[in-house]
Amino acid sequence: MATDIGREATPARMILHLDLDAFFAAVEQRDKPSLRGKPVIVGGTGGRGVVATASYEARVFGARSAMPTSEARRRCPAGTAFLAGRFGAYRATSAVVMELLRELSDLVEQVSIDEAYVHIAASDHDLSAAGLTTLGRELQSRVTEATGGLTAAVGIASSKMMAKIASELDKPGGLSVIEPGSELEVLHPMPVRALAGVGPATGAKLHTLGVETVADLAAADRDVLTSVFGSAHGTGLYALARAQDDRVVVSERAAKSISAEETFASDVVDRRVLDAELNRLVDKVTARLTSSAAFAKTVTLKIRWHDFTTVTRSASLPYATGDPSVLRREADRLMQAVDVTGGLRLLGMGVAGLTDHAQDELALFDTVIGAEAAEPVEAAPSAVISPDLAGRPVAGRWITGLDVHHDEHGDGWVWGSGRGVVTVRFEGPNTAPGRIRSFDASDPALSLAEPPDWRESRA
Ligand code: TTP
Ligand code: MG
Repeated sequence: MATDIGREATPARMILHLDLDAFFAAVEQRDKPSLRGKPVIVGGTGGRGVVATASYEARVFGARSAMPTSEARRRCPAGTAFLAGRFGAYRATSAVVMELLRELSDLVEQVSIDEAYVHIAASDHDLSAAGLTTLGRELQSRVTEATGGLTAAVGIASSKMMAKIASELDKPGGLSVIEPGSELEVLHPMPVRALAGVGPATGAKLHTLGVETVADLAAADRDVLTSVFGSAHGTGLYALARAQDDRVVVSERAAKSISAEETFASDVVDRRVLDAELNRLVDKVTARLTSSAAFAKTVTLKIRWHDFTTVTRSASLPYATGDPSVLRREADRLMQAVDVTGGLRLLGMGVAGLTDHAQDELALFDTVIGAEAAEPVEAAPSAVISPDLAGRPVAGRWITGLDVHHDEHGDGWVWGSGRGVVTVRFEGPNTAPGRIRSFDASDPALSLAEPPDWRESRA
């Protein structure tokens, strides 16, 4: 293939897509050896929590990202671990992987905490199928080595679209190289839903047109597609079916702000309706913040009154946070100050001042995704009292999965808590599976700890 590429005036683009397998759960299994090979769910553990991810062992029972945790509890067997997230540990692991990718190329586009595109330049790499396969395999083993055992799915192809499809062909742990010229061979037998841009609604509409596979879509008339889906979406589908995707790899960290807005069909004066709408916008924005693993310092409200006057109001927090409830409270506060008597035509909410790390180690609680202890500990010791971002102290909780240190017994993690008792399993990434012990929740010898460093050599 290298010779084919060499004949072209501009060499074919080659893009690598990497996505870590069951990322949050894999980090938990690395740091908690007793959970290796077991079903693990990471996510909100409280009443209304949702699953962030499930280990492949838990997926066997049907647990999936975005499923209510209560449903995952019903599906998974006894002995399944339900853990709140430890974003600090995920971030540190992600950073190591992104660094490895930057060794391959200057052009790395990180699209989420565990996923990136890399532009593979002909001047630096052998772009033959064999050369790319070697490159992919070596990268996978470097990732596993550097992360203390995580695995990655890797796809290499001539466009972002095909590279991502390639990485998904053989998850977990797979490597697929799609040679230039063979894109349609791979793509056409796939169901249309495999295409990014074909969601449930589009899929259902295509089904009524008799379109099931990408090949069916490729055979569909362009005019039919644009009349059914509108000009932009129809043309997009037409291009996707032909594997036409010329999006470039953009190395700069993407958005520096995230926002969402809603224009109303008629002016809205009812504060309850506006509050509900604001809630929805906050959900949308904070979900995107979480999925880009970012933290925000500034909350912005955008208001357009009935007379089209448009203003933005913003408030800045002392620390960058990823905590949806803090961002919601700030947005609500800004909203309360808005005069809505004449009616609003548009409402928008956004966050800015994005950083990729929390600026205060005590913000630990803000970075735990949807963390809610199943049972609050009555007598919270001072060690788990986290200052609320507005300066108001909130009662801390021993949340399942968090890293702790005991003066006498050493490092471990919260295995469970409630009724004034906290149970800790004493183990770490480089130890054998450890023992569990229970303590009074106010035991002064017990404190929250930093995530363990998997790179520290075994004692
Ligand atoms: P994904 O790469 O989508 O999922 P994954 O790495 O857990 O599993 P896979 O092997 O299928 O790639 O997302 C990466 C991480 O982002 C995931 O581990 C947890 C987090 N996440 C959420 O918090 N909520 C979500 O709805 C999804 C999809 C992911
Ligand atoms: Mg992943």
